[in-house]
Amino acid sequence: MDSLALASGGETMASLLETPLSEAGSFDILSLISTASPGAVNFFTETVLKQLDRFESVEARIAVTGESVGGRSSFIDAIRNVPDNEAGACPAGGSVTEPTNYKFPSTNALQIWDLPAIGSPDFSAAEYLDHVAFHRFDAFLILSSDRFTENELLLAKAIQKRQKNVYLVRMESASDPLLPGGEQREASPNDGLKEQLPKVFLVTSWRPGSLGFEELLLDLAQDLSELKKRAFLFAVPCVTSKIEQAKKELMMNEIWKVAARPILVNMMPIPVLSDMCGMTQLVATLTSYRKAFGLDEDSRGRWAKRVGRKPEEFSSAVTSTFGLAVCVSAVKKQIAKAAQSGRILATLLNVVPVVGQMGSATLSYRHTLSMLEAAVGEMAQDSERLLQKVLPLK
Ligand SMILES: Nc1nc2c(ncn2[C@@H]2O[C@H](COP(=O)(O)OP(=O)(O)OP(=O)(O)O)[C@@H](O)[C@H]2O)c(=O)[nH]1
Ligand SMILES: [Mg+2]
Repeated sequence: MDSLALASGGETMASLLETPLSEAGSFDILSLISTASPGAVNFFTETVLKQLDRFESVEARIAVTGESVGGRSSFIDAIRNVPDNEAGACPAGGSVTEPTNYKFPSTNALQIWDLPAIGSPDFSAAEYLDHVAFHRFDAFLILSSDRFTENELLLAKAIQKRQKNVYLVRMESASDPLLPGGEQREASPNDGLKEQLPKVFLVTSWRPGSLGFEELLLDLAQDLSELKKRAFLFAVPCVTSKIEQAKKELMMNEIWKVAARPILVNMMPIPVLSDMCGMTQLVATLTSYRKAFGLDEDSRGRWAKRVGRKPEEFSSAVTSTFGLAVCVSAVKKQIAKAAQSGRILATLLNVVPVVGQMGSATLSYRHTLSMLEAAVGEMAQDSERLLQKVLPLK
């Protein structure tokens, strides 16, 4: 960070780079660039561009384990919002003998793995963890439909000892498929082994909108590193308003980087030849946000199947421009609209336009940022309406 501390603008840039994604907010990037030294600007530019590239290339891996018939397959489908019997669904019955990766429909940045069931009388947690190559996983969920067995608790401790995150998940026995709400009951692990054990979550795959499911998703996300937390939260379905708000917050805090991208790419000492043009990048970002909010046809279709409804029944929930479709012409139109309305973020009112026009005039930083802010806000509203239709509160 030394090269950044050369000018006052450089110091602000350094602190910007160290700010977690979840707290970054929006910044007057153009005036910062105008006041920092060339060295600081170069370092800043490279760092932000690298981070943007890593949004898609990061791989977070969550492992699901436990005794056989503990509810792993059902949970793996619930957390991915994949209906039973759909291509890619985790087959019920017949535990896997090797760790098996199940992809999320909307992203490659998060993977969920079904691990072989544990529980033979001569179970060794150390051998089991070696066998599944535990190093590659960021978090472990131990699922149980009943009291946690001694082997499950031994495994939890062995995972903790290896400095990995582990969560005990007790599957709730209530049987109404996909009813909303869901009361959370006290769920305590077996007496005697209680000390130093991870928290227990009471969850049912049939009610992903319940408090226990939400709490598990939020805790899991919170314990991951910044980029993996983003990958996780973007990939999981919007099962509650809190989850949807967490996604919205991440997006609102990163859109300044997305908007600044074309400017930063142009400022690189060696031009990035293979870089997507600004408009293509914006379309890709908005498409990924639309999917993260579950507004695309695939996500809506999967919800419909999971709750036994027709996709058309959810159509009226989605009304925003980008909730309905993302395309170049809509992006251009919305940027032009933002430019006309002069709607800009409060933090950018005193922007200093030191950087000349980079490519199309409509891609100006302020207007792009304003467009993105409106787009995220409107898609979040779509997502909230969709949620109320898919998993209505009692
Ligand atoms: N009550 C309740 N039952 C569940 C839940 N999830 C799954 N089950 C039931 O538990 C049984 C096993 O579910 P699976 O999801 O196949 O469990 P599994 O751990 O993958 O099982 P194996 O792969 O055979 O070891 C099935 O009868 C499910 O219907 C849940 O959240 N609540
Ligand atoms: Mg299974």
